Amino acid sequence: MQKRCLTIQDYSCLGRCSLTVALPVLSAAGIETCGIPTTVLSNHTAGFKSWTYADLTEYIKPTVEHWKNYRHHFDAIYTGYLATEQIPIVLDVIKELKTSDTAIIVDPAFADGGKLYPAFKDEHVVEMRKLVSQSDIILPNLTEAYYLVGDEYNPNYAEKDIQKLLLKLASLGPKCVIISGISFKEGTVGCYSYDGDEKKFDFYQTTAYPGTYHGTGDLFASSFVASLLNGTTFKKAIRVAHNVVHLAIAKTIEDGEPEIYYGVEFEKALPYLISCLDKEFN
Ligand code: PXL
Repeated sequence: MQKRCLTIQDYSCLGRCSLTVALPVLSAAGIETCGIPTTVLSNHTAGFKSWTYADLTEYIKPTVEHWKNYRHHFDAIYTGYLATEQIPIVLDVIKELKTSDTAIIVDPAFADGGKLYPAFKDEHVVEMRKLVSQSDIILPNLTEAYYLVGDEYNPNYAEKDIQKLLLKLASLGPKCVIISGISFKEGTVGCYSYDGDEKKFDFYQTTAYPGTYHGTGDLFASSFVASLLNGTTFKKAIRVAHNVVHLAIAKTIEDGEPEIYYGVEFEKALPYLISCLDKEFN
């Protein structure tokens, strides 16, 4: 049976992120993907100076209400960037649609570089903890990880600090946690993860490109969900997702795009993603 994923996040028309990344990535990986757009924005809010938007909060619940009349099953519900007031609604949607084999995957998507995204206040973190408590897997970056556990942002960490952070995050509810953007040595970057089923930590790293790129967290989360739903193990799905982001950044640099707010050229990394999903890889 083809796998089906519900993803709930915004649609930013310009600046590759959220649904404009999740839909093509998951579709390319052979997953039927139903996207509920929570807000339509002219562009994302990180890096662009201004934006306009249409709030679709009112439309989330009626959409799911209509689905009640049909037989369907979601193998995963994957959430991304959400407005604060949308989080309780998404929790209701999960309650309504989740079955015993639906994986709840939460990309907190509310902060980076030690700061909350412009649209959010501390209240957002309180609400996001509730969503995290109902999840199976979360994929925060380092800033989001610190916010979620209530610790001060510390970019000068040792390996044991990251392991402690992972265990604290797991104690909030999710069985598995992946923190992206971890670097113990200049010129390298990786993902540190904790698999609660195996009670194991894992660290995967590659060389890092200088600078920061928007939408890479969304690309990482979407590629991870795409791999996992294709039967790839937790550990390998992290490697695939990290490599997709690494390759997309390389392609962007190769092209010389100077404006980082357009996001990365993930379209050129899709053939790699698909090649990883071949049976032989698993
Ligand atoms: O990539 C995360 C993201 C998604 N959607 C919107 C955003 C951001 C980051 O700022 O503004 C609207």
